[in-house]
Amino acid sequence: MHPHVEIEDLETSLERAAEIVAGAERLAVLTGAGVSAESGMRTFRGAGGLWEGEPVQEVATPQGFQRDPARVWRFYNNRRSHLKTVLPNPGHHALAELERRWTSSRFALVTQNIDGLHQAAGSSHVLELHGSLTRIRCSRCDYLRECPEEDLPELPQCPSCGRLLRPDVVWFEEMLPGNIWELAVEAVTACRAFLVIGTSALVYPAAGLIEMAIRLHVPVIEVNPDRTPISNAATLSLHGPSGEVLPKLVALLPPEQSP
Ligand code: BJW
Ligand code: ZN
Repeated sequence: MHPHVEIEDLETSLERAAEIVAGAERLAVLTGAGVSAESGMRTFRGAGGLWEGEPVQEVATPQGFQRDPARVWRFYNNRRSHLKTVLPNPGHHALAELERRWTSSRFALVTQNIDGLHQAAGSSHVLELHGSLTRIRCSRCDYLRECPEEDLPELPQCPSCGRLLRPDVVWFEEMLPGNIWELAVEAVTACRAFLVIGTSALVYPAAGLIEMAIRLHVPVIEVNPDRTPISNAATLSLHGPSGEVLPKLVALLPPEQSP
C-alpha cells in the first residue's frame, strides 16, 4: 500500500516523489490541459478556460456539431491557428527526458491533450486518448489525414465523399480510439509509479486510469497547482505548475550510470 501522505513542503514532497520514480521499473504518465498551460494553451474548465465563452455542449459534442458545424469549426480553427504560435514548455521537455531515460519499453505517456506539444518536445510514443488537433477526418466515410499547417475553410468538405469533415478529436459521448485505450490500460496496469499531471480528473474514461492505478496499489504522484478529486487518494500531490515541478523532479533523480 502507498497511503496518501500530507507533506506541506514542496521540496520534501519532491524528494519523496523522486525516490518513488527512481525506484520504479516501469513508469506511466497521464497528462491533461494543465501541462500545456505554461506554453500559453488555455485549459478547459474554470475562469479563463476555453469553455467560458463556448458552452461545452455546443463545441464538444456530436449534437453540437450537427446543430452548428460552422461554430464548432471556428472554435477548432482558432485553436489550430493559436497552436502554430506556441512551443513546448519545460514540463513537456522533462517528460521527454523521462522517456529517454526509461526507454519506450518501460515508459508510457498517455495524454488527454490534442495539441501535439509532447511530440514537439521529443516524446516519441504518445498515446493520444482524445485525438489530435492536427488531424481531420470525414464525418461519414473513412477519409483521414494529417493537416497541421493549412488554414481550413469554415465548412471543409471531404474530397472523397463530399460530406463534412470534422476534427479528429473525441467529443463527449463518443468512444475513445479502442487500440489506444487498450495500450493505456496495459501501461497503467504494468507500471510501478503513475504520474498524473495537469488534469482536473473529471473526464472519464481517462480519469478511470487513475482509479485503476489506486486499486492496483500503484503509487500515484499528482502534479497540479490546485487540488483535484484525486488529491486525497494520490500517494503524493506536488502542488505547483508542472513546468516548474517536473524539471525539479527530473533533476533530483540519481545520475545515469555510464555504460
Ligand atoms: C495545471 C497548470 C500548470 C493549470 N501545471 N497543472 C463515468 C462517470 C461519469 C461520466 C462518464 C463516465 N464515463 C463516461 C462518462 C461521460 C463523459 C464524462 O466523462 N463526463 C464527465 C464530464 C462527467 N465521457 C465521455 O463522454 C467520453 N466517452 C465515453 O465515455 O464514451 C462512452 C459513452 C458512449 C455514449 C454515451 C456515453 C458514454 C469521451 C470524453 C471526451 C472528452 N473530450 C474532451 C474534448 C477533446 C477535444 C478538445 O480538446 O476540444 O477532452 S473534453 C475536455 O476534457 C478535453 C480534455 O482532454 C478533457 C479533460 O480535461 P483536462 O485536461 O483535465 O483539463 P481541465 O481544464 O479540466 O483541467 C486542467 C487542470 O490543469 C486543472 O486541474 C488545473 O488546476 C491544472 N493546471 N495550470 C499543472 N501550470
Ligand atoms: Zn468522406
